[in-house]
Amino acid sequence: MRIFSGIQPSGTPHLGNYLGAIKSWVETQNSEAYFCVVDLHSLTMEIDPKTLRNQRLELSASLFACGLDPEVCTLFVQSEVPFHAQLNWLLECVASYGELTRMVAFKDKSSRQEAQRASLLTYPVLMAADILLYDTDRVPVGDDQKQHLELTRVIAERFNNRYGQTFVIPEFSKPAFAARVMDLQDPTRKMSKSVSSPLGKLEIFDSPAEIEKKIKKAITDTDGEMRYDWELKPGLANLLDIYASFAGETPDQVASKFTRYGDFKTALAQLVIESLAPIAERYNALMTDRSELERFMRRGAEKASSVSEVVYARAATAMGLN
Ligand code: AQP
Repeated sequence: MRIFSGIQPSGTPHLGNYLGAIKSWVETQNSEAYFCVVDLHSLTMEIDPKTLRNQRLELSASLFACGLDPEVCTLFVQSEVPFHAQLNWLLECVASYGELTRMVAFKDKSSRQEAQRASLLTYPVLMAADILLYDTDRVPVGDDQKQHLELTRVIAERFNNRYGQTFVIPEFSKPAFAARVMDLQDPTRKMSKSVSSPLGKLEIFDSPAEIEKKIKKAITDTDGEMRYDWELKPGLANLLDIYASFAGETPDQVASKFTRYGDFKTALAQLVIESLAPIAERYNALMTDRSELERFMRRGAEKASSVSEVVYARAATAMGLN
């Protein structure tokens, strides 16, 4: 089973990134799994060059700390494999302008920027290139990426119909719970690195005191009934999803164990603190040896290049470039 997924080095991963994506990457990693630090995607928004440079390595270390094993799967940085940008151009000649303007993420992010970068419109095509370059069968991502995944499938099918069988059509997969972790201060919005307020997002390296504070202050409701109900009680449902995902239980099972919000929040904070502590420890150890990390990433890029080069050549030939 070929797996591919990516994450932007746009800041420290939060619980949404971890529970929606990274945790299932760790659980399903195999020798055919490719995970990518998608630094080109981070350029769609304003980002300081020095910050981006640092965050690429920090995110790579975070992913190893979460449990990706360089001896099992392949982790690499997108811009170190040139075929991503090259295939992007070919696919931009297959995707349509109208399709890209309909992307919810584009509408959302462009409404928050004054000078909109053209790449903010076109990056879902780069995402399609990222995925299709690895003959990917399955893409484990959070629920927010579903629309982009559907576009990837549409582009791949259109390409295959027009130029002959070239790409594998990938399937989307998401976790059973916490596939869309919501902002702790606004359960109608997803938790996001760039949009959520400091209290709204819980980052994987937050201190125990910060975790306790954020969970204690998380918005719930006033009826006080422990019940899993996304429609009427989204703040509580979000917290139940988080607990369920860490504990390996269902949200209904979790709800039945508590009668008071306060007790539930205390137990949740404890569970999150205990689950994240070993990740921070491993991260600190990994960051003491940057050259070892860089060596892992160079090896990852070499392996990713050797696979994606073949798929890129197949697509270029199909279009008449070779
Ligand atoms: N709130 C979320 N709940 C569940 N999954 C989520 N993901 C992101 N937010 C949530 C999943 O995390 C993976 C990596 O996402 P990304 O960093 O590449 O970009 P994003 O989706 O744009 O995430 P952010 O945090 O909102 O970043 P910014 O603010 O920089 O754009 C993906 O699999 C995504 O589904």
